[in-house]
Amino acid sequence: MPAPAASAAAHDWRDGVVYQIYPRSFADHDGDGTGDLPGIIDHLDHFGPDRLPIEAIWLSPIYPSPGRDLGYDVSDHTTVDPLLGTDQDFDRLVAGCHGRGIKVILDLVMNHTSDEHPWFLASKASREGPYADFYLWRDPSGWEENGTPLPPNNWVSFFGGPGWEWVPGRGQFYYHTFLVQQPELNWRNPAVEAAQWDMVRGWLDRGVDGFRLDVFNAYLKDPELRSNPVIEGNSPWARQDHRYDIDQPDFPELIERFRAIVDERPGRMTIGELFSRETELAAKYARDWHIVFDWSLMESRWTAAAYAASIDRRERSFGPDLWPTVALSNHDRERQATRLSASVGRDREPDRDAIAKAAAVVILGLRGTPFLYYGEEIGMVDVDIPRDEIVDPPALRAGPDFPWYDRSRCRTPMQWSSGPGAGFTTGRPWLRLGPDAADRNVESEVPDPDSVFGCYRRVLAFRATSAALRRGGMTRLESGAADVLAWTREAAAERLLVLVSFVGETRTVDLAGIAPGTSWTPRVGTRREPSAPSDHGRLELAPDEAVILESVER
Ligand code: TEU
Repeated sequence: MPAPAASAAAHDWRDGVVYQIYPRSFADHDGDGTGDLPGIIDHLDHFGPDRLPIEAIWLSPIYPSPGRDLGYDVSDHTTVDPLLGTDQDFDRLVAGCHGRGIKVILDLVMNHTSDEHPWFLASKASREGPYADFYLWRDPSGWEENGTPLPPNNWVSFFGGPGWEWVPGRGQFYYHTFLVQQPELNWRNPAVEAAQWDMVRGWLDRGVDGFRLDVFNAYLKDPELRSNPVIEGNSPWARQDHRYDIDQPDFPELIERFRAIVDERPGRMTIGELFSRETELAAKYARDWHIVFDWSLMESRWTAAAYAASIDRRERSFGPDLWPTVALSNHDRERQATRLSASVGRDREPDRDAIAKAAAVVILGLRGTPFLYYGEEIGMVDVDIPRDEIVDPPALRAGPDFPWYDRSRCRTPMQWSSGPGAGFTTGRPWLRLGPDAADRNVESEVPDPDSVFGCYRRVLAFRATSAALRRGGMTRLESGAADVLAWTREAAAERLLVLVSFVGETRTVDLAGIAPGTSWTPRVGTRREPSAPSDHGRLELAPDEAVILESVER
């Protein structure tokens, strides 16, 4: 790694696991059916040293929001949504986390606001005044014969439908990448940037340890707002080459300016959410202390070949000097137990749990900062949501020309216990509970070393003691066995070998063939007693087994 910035503490936050909390769904303290900040405070022991020792919690947006995009449409970035609690609750949460050595990361939604944000209300009302140019307003490109205004260019919304919305009062269109209720901010207006940095400083002053930046590579648009070239694709969004509405050439300078604000305080974390698929772009936007999601692992089928290709692409793109992230799920994508198992036609028990455990070793064993979405630690699965209960707006628009994954499926309440409301709420949950909540929950999995939780706990505990796993370099090896992936992690004298089987069958690995002259001893894995190599260096992996071995002197 390049030398850490002077501001960085000796402890490197990139070594730790980040746990993503979707606040509406984590724990409901007041019994209104929606999760809240006091609910999170109630459950901080979940992150204790003998449970899930993590570095930080990332809170999906906690700000006041009309809720059209469930918090990603923000009407005031500086305070807490009364639905989730009060500012005092937030301060208590930060203090409670800090008391346990846990950092708090906020989700900054700076690409757009809610259409109920005071900035937008002022901007919409008049072409004069301080907020007139806070959003992407443009005149029509022309008029139809019947007097209908024509949009400024061909840009569309990622959430379906046109990207431009006509406001008769102002006599102009505004642009929105997402919902019509999420107008795009005009980052080329210096007053917008200044207002955002003020807001960022305000949260830093309140003790926040870092930020996840929502769709950060969409902030800047082409200054001339040119139309995107049209290409082939399976949705209106995919039928454009997004040359002019994302990834502008001057965007990297904007990240530098943002990071400079954050660097006014030592040791703060920042993570960019890449609103594009290319791993190479994620690497391009990564900086020493600013990491970026790349989606290659999330896009891969659960096969050794697909994971090998994604891992190699990541390592090639990031190189030894940049630090990647490892994320297999989040609030926008299928839960990993569901997606990975379904990708190879094994979407049932016991296969899903077995794959969820092997995935835990992948997440915690690859080079990069691991991100763990709430519920993954107990192997939660996607929940079937009837159409009249869908709470994800674009899902209601889905159709043949607009394929959309209903994100309600992966946002169901955390399953804490087999009691009423799954221990999540004493009221009626805002989104239905998983039908497996009585059997799959924290209370039942914590004492069970053979559960998905048992696996996470074991591997996390080992990771805490292993510099090679947290920080070491990585080399992928050919395992010599079909469907088995192998890689090493090394730091100083510590050398680890990670083996992951991607099939529900036994596989034998010839360790002597992989790394001649080295003896290996198993340290931890999906099984309580990980499989051990024979004297001849042959290791028989159980179905779906993943194991981490350490080299020992002969
Ligand atoms: O998501 C942006 C988004 O849509 C991507 O995550 C997308 O799913 C991915 O690039 C597909 O490859 C963010 C938030 O995570 C999401 O919840 C919000 O709805 C959206 O921005 C708008 O704020």
